[in-house]
This record gives sequence, C-alpha cells and structure tokens, in this order.
Amino acid sequence: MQHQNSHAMVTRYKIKTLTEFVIENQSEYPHAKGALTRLLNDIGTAAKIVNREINAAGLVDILGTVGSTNVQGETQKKLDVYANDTFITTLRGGGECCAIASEENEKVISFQNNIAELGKYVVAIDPLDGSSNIESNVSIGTIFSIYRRQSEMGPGTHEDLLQPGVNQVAAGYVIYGSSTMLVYTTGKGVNGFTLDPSVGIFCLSHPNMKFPDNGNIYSVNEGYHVYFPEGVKRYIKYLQEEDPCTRRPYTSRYIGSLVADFHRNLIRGGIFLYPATRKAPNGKLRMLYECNPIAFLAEQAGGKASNGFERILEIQPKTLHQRAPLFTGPKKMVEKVEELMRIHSPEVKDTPLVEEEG
Ligand code: AHM
Ligand code: MG
Repeated sequence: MQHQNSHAMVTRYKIKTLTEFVIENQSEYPHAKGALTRLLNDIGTAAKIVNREINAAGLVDILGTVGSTNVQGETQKKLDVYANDTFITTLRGGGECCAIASEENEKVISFQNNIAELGKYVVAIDPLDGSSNIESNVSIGTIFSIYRRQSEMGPGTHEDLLQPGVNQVAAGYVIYGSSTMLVYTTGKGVNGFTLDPSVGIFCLSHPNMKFPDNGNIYSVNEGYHVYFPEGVKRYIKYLQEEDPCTRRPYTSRYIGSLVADFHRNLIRGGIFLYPATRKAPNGKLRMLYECNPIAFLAEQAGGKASNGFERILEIQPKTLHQRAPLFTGPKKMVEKVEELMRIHSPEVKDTPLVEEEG
C-alpha cells in the first residue's frame, strides 16, 4: 500500500519544459542562432515574475495599497504598470529585441544601447490584458507578438512594428487563471505549457492544440446588442435557434478577458466576437497586440480570425494602437458570421458604423 502511494507521487512521464521545447524547435531551423529561443525564454521569465505579483494582488489591501510604500521602501505599483515595466526591462536586458510597442505606451520604445540595438526582433505586447478584472479575481492575461525587424541596424523603429500579422514570427499569451499557462506558436502548431509554481517551471501540458470540431460556445458582450451591426444580430439569433444537428442553441460564455475567453474557446470549441458597434465603430481590440497574435494562434489551431470581411493577418496596420473588429474561432463558425455580415451589413466593410446622436 505504502509502495503504491509513493509511486503515485512520481511523474509518469518525463516532463518537457518550455526551455527544452523551444530549444528542440530551434534545431529544426539549421541557420537559427538561438535568438528567438532566448527571446521566448525571456518572455517566459517575465511572465513568472508578473504571475508572482498577480498572485499577491489580493493581499494588497493588507500589505499596503497602490501608491503606498512597501517594506523595502519601494512604491507599490498598479499591476498593469508593474507588468509593463517587467516585460520591458526583461526584453531590454535580454538583447534580442530592439523595440517594443505596448498597450501602456503611446509611442514605440526603442532600445538605445549597444546590446539591444543589435536585437533582430521587435515585440508588440499587451502586458496585462483585462486588468479591470483583477479586483474580482477573474483571469487576466499577457498577449505578445514577435516580428523580425525591417530596419537594418540601430534602435528599432515605429515602422518595424507596423507590419501585417502574416509577418509574425511567433505569438502567444500567458493566462493567469486557476493555473498559469503560456501558449504560443512559431507557425508550427500551438503548444501550451502550465506553470508548476512549486518549482517555477513551465511544463508542456497541451501539445498541438486544435479547436475541437464539435464545440458550441459563443462569447460576445451581449449587453451591446442594440449597437451591433445587423449581421452580428442575425448570427446571434441563428446561434440561439434550436437545431440538434448543429448543436444549437449554443451556450453563451463571456468573461470579458480576451485571453481567458479565447483560451476556453480553444479548448472547448467556440467563437469569440468583438464586432464594430455604433459606440466603437472600429471595435475595441487592438490590431498589434490583441487581434494579430490571437489570429495567428487561431489559424495555427485550425481556426480562423476575421474582421467580418477580411483575414485579420492580412490587414496592413497604419497606427500602433489601431483597433479592429474580431471574430475568431473554429473555421465553420467564423465563416457563418462572415456570410451574415456580407449579406446584412456590407456597409460596415468600408464605412464604420456611425454613433447615433443622443
Ligand atoms: P483592456 O485592454 O483595456 O483590458 O481591454 C481589453 C479587454 C479584452 O480582454 C476583452 O475581450 C474586452 O476588453 C472586453 O471588453 P468589454 O468590457 O467591452 O466587453
Ligand atoms: Mg488589452
């Protein structure tokens, strides 16, 4: 009996860590010198630091409020500022990235020192997405997107970051949920790693993630129904009709945290919608560090990502913080909403919805 118990405590398989996995993947590219491997590991390291801070967030009221001074004499920062600083500092120190576009910074942060200027990559990042959910202990995330720089040398530029999503070299997210996971792609499928907090290591737990075919979830903020384009209204109505063959009516799930909504839909099978609305004529989500990385992951997981009319990854961004409507999930689900948008809301394609007076 005792023998069996001790057996149960030993892992059944050899654990594959994130570091091992990215190194193995790199060996598939004979000319790779390990820069992307180091960059992905730097992101993993920063995520662990942010994770530690998020886990302690509930204690802030006991240990000191935001803006107050902690025991080391440091001022407590808001978590989204903390996450932003952590990713920037880690990537600057890592030397593989020459510029960052972050949701928290109006302009591109170009690294101006000898090591970082030599970095071949640029990163677009939302360091803490869904941060309004923190105080209610709801899952939040980090979303990142990696491109090769376009400029030859020197500090990375604004233009280096304004590349269409098809140019992404890698993209992923970290979900700070009931467990913390890092999910990423380099264009060869999607793999998920769960953080073992006792040893601080991301372990491969979800190899080769694909949207299941038989999912029946939809995620949209239905509170804005009145502002939705007709195509989206018709789609929601379609999802709510009874038809056992297509597993309708669908079930509705909306967390209000893109990473958490997308992650659940990836595992269980479902579509996420953040359309253009009369209040937000270009949608809410940002192209560079929300729509594009999620779109890359969705396609790599066998799904689709669209703004209702075009493939997200092919849109040429014009500004750093540009927004786009986002419909993403299993192919068939996204194609259905595209069909209804084409039929019922063709005007949305070229003319964003105009907010009504009053
Ligand atoms: P944020 O970047 O300010 O956190 O906003 C992005 C978040 C997404 O995670 C989520 O999908 C969306 O906002 C929810 O918006 P809404 O509250 O309008 O439904
Ligand atoms: Mg965000």
